[in-house]
Amino acid sequence: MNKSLNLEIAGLKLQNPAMLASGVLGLSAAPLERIVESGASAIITKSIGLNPRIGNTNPTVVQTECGLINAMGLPNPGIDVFISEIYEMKKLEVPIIVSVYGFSPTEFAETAVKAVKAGADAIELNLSCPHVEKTGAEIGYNPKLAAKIVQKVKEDVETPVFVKLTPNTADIAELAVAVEKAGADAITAINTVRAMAIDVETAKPILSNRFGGLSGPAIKPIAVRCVYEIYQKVRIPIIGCGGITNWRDAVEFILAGASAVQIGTAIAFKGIQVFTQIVEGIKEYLEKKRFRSVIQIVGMAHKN
Ligand code: RRO
Repeated sequence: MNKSLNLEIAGLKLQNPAMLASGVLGLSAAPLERIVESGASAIITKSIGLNPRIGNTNPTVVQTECGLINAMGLPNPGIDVFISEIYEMKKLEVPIIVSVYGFSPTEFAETAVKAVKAGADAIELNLSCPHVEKTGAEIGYNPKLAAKIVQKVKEDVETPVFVKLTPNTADIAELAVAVEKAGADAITAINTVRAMAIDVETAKPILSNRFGGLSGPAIKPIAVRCVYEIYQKVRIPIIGCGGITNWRDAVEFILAGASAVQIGTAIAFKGIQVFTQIVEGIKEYLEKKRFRSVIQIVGMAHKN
């Protein structure tokens, strides 16, 4: 274990800043042991709702030259069934953060309460899925609605509440301020960027849902800008997410103001060992630059 990488977010102790992002491998406990062995310091589950959802019909993912566009459509078994997976995930020695979505503040809260009862160490509210109607970004782009959801969930659960924000908005910092005022304990920035791909042979949109969310290297500069803007306006911790593929990307987010980062799409391209590579790389960077702790470099780009 390396103390220079230890940190705390909203009271959660993390061995390093590299967490597993929601949406990738977080629907069942089985593959997560290897993710944690590779170095992931926390698990964010796939977004879970009150009721089961099948999700969209195929094709739900398309690979582009700079990342993936997905429109999974929130497939999940519903919180009552998912509870047994949370129990299994609790055997891992890292915080389990359950991502929650809903169609109303009450639905978000009911699902969060059940997740916490099952053992969730924190909740991440998905206010940012870019392509499912009446939830995600459709409600999360509105600061008043976002605040209402955060307030309701904060009233009903005692664990920390993270809020994952959408970049598909004119002013992400305004959203961050609204959710901070409503009681959010941390902000995750960003979810995927609304996008599409068209097959030139058939002249048809490739995804069955037409639109989806772009993830991967293409969105990294957008995400870094969002983290930088949010850091200027709020005091709660920020968790950077979007296109992080190597340790340099992770350090860039931390310098922009992120206390930790989440990694998702890179697993598809580089495998599970991407966590080891990123964690080792951050450690070597700190040594080379003679910093004692990763905490020292959070937001450092704002001083320059
Ligand atoms: O399930 C999805 O289609 C999905 C979700 Br919930 C999300 O938050 N972001 C995304 O790109 N896809």
